Amino acid sequence: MATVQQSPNRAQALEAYYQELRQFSTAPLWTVLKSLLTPTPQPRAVPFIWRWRELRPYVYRAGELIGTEEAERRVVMLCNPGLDGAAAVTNTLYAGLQLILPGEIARTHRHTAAAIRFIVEGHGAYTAVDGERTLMNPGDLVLTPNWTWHDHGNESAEPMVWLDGLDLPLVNAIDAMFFEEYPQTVQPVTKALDDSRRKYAQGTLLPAYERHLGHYSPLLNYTWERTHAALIELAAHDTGSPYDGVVLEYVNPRTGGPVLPTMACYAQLLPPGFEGQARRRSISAIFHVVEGEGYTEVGNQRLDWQAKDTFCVPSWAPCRHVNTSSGKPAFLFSFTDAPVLQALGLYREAAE
Ligand code: 1HN
Repeated sequence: MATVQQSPNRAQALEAYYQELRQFSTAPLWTVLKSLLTPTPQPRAVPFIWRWRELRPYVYRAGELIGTEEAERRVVMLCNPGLDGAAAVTNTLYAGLQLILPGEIARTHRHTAAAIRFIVEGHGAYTAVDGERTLMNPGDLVLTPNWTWHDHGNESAEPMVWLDGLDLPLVNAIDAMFFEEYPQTVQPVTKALDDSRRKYAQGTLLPAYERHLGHYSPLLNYTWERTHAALIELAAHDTGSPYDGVVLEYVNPRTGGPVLPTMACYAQLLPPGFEGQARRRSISAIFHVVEGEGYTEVGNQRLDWQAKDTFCVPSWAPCRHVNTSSGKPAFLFSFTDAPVLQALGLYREAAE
């Protein structure tokens, strides 16, 4: 039989032993095992809402204080209060509110973090990705996949604000960040305006002469016009999911899969009076309110939202949406790290 030292000095001996282990850059597993093997995910990120009414003046103040030339990107980042000021909403996802004023350019660069833009206000500024430009309007979803050259410019007469979503915390956590500046401020335009819209927005008929080989969607801009129409049309005949109402995933038309390998995007319509059921998922999600009013219960927090607010749902928090807009549907946009969890066999969900 194994013998364990039981003398009154055992505690002291253990402490001394731990101390000695340290000098060899080692440590005992048994003192931390329970904090490593938690029965369920224990995210440090907390449920939180960033209210547009509060943030809007600060986003525009940045426009008086700094230019895009100096800033590279003029963004007010959303920092989760549970993550000690890190540039992160959750351990995998980043979000920020970016402002570009009339006449400004945000110069061309590329990086291995992938990005999405969801337009909050303004009309007609452009994003260019690998030679193609699109003009952006409120509710449009614009993709900037991993390692694609991208720049923004505002040739319209109004400021534009959009929500940036990136997989930046994930890419940095796995030490996979690369970044490069393009030799010119503005990359050459080599394709027709919205070239990919004509080729790929009609997802059931795709150009047979062009094989898009990237592991991301070839469609640059998923316009709100189409997304909104699709939701309205579907909601007229279908109540959707008890958790999410009428929810659509933005997909890669070549594969039917997520728009980016690390991030999935969704648009959902909560019918008038919708009171969702609660569910947990092993993913983190960032929601942006397009239209309407309501609240989302995340764990024991009630996040009351209205148009242009942004909120987060950390992994495994029970989440339940309620639409309180009187007699009207509410529209939510969201993006998540679901493709990562799916690819690694880590995705789980459970009804509450
Ligand atoms: C970036 O490249 C953009 O291109 C926005 O607009 C926000 C945040 C972190 C790293 C790169 C952009 C970003 C970013």
